[in-house]
Amino acid sequence: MRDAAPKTIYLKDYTPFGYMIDAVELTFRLDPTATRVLSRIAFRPNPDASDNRFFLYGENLKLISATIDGNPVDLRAVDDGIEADVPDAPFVWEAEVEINPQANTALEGLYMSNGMYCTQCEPEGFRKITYYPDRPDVMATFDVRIESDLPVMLSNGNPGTVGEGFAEWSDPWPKPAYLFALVAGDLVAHPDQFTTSSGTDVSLNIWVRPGDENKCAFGMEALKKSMSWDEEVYGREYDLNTFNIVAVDDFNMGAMENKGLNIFNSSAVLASPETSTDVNFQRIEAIIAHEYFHNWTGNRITCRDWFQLCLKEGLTVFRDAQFTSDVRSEPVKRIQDVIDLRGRQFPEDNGPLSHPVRPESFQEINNFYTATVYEKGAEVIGMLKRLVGDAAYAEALELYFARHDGQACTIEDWLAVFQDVTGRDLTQFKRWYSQSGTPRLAVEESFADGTYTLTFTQSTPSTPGQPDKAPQVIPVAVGLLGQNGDEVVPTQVLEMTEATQSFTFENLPSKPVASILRGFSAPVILERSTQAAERAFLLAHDTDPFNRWEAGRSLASETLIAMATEDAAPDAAYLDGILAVLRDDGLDPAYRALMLGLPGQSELAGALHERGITPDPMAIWQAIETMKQAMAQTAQDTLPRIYADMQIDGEYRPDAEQSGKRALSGGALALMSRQDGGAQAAAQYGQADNMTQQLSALACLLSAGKGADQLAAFYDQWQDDRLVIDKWFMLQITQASPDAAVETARRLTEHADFNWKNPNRFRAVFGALSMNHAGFHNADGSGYALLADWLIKLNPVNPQTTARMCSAFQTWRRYDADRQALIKVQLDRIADTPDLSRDVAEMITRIRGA
Ligand code: B3K
Ligand code: ZN
Repeated sequence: MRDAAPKTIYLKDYTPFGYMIDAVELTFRLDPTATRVLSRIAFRPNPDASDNRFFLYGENLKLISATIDGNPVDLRAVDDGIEADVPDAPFVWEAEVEINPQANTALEGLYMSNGMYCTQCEPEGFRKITYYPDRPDVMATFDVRIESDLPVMLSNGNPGTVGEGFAEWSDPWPKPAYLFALVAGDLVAHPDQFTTSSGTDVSLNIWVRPGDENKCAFGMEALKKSMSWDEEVYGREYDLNTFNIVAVDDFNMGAMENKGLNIFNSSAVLASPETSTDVNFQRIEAIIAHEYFHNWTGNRITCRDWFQLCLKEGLTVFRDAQFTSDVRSEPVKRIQDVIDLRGRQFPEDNGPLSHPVRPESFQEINNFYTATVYEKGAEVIGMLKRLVGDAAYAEALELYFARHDGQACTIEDWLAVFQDVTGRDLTQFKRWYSQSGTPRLAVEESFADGTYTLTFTQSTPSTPGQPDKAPQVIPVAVGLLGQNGDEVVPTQVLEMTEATQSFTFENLPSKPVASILRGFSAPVILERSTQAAERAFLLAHDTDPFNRWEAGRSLASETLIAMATEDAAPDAAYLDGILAVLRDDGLDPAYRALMLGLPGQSELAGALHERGITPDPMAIWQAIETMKQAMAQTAQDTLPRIYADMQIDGEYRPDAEQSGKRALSGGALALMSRQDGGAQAAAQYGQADNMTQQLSALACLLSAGKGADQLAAFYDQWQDDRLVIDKWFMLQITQASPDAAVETARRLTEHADFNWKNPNRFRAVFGALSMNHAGFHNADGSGYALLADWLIKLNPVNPQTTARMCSAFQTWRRYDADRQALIKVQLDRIADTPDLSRDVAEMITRIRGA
């Protein structure tokens, strides 16, 4: 609940804790409403600390008893926990507390989901389990005993004694409390095993509810692939004899990397061809890899304080992206990541929630698990690698692991290994961690006497708390193409450090065409006044696959913006260029499918705002509709052939090759449905034996205003599969026409299956509503009001999921005065809600702005 005056925590105020911990012993006597937690913690004074106040965090705990060295202790209740006077020598703290897992709807700490006990402690959930110095720089070994009559009882580390009604676990690796985990329930395992490169056998298990055993095989393969990859690429081996993954239905995010006991949202691990799409499979593979990779980047080397979150998250996202590129397709993964960055991170970086990759203050740290910390954090590492080169990157990482294993570190420690390996001064580069906002990179070109000059100017607009920006180090990967499409200068990385800087290329026979920011070499907005003809040339000829896609994307944006603002017709050069790519059977189908995609409505709204034009959501929606119609018409002779060519005989495999074909056939089907009234989609729906094709057919039908029968049949077929029913909720809203979206969402909130306390279901409805851009921004404000009603309702139940969903309002200043006024009413209404959680209060305050 809200503090009287919300407290702001600052990076600059960091001080080490006054005590160190030698060992933690915990006993859990599980009970749904009255679980007892007994702790025995061996403390000793920290020689590096100047403040020796003994303070333990604790939240919602009923204290039963507490002693120090066996003697009763006088505790003083203070903000967020308790204080006591302690000996100036090693001592043992023992306490017993009672907690109520069943009442814990916030899903932080120890809670229950479908009769199973589970935990989520990152970042500050352990304090809801027992009194503890719940901060990441306090690391300790944990021995855990769980008592209950449930058949499966799990915790971190290696298994110990198991007996009637109890199980013991022991984690030999010192860890912060946020990595603690406990699971108990009626679960079944999908078992396997892995032998590490140095010969240790590790038993692997994915634990699920009975009935879900047949959805674990893919996740298990992904886990083994991740384990091998981390050995091969980073030289990192697993370090326990057991690795457990548990699937949980009620979970606030994707998954959690608890030491040896990863806990997953069931949507991020359970998969089968019948119930999961190719996109689901790829996401599951990436999340399994991500959580596994945290074992080294996060667990063995953790964060000193939560301001350093990007130290583990940026690096681990970077590593999981490398993994996906390696096991799938590098250009496809890069394009997907840039679409995601522009869709989620750019709006954050350029709006009221803008914050540095390493924030300097927060009220509620849960609000900083953001696209900026994660995805921009990963981009920063990609730039560093590009600047120092692959070999130096590898050497720096070796040094990082050798020097910091077992420590809680900072960004300074991270950059120091690169400085030490390369001798490079990274002072200016470090601005990527402290300066918020997306840099704009303007380009001018000139050509005379065989010399081609590129002049770049960088600038970053003001962001909250940061009126002035200094130049950043921007690696700009550039290649030059000759007039016939040959590469006359292969990719090289220009290192931009000044506000304005020129680079020259000599001895060129004629004016080249520059391919700039290849591979999206820096997370910036490129401002280039290129002619459409030049973009079309790059779309046809660029040898860099990312920039070839980018050329099509920017042509599409330009024409869609002209269509939305000036009633222009679709650009023929774009249509011809895309048609040529579509017909090029030499290109990877997954890549062609991405080429067929158009920028999203919200991305276009952002692009208009960037140019000082107020976006009209309906005009944007109409422009996209018109464009799709034009694409369908231009390609009408080609689409049926592509669709037929992409059909797959034989067993379903969710690999890059097959999923690429299904992505392209799905793209073709969506356009064909505009010409054939949905006939082919209805046929595909009838024959589909996998969720990818079933769902893509249903989407085509719904967006054509058809498919009522199929929608009902879909529900009947899948009503017992919660993850598929999430898709059923979501699809109806994302595919609704703008005038029907809000009403569809509202109607679905009345459905018997709208279990709003389940984060997946809540997001299926309200995430989908905010994704339906023109629908959400309905001029009557009904979308804003509906979302606000439900945020107010969810706030006391689950602050974290509520706060996250508030970001649907973060772009509100882009829109016209009427819409802004309508949104402001809702923001004020949320802000005035009694007992607003700290999470939501902070989000709304930031979104409303000064
Ligand atoms: N580290 C967790 C995220 C915890 C989020 C808490 N609000 C998952 C991950 O990034 O791997
Ligand atoms: Zn992570």
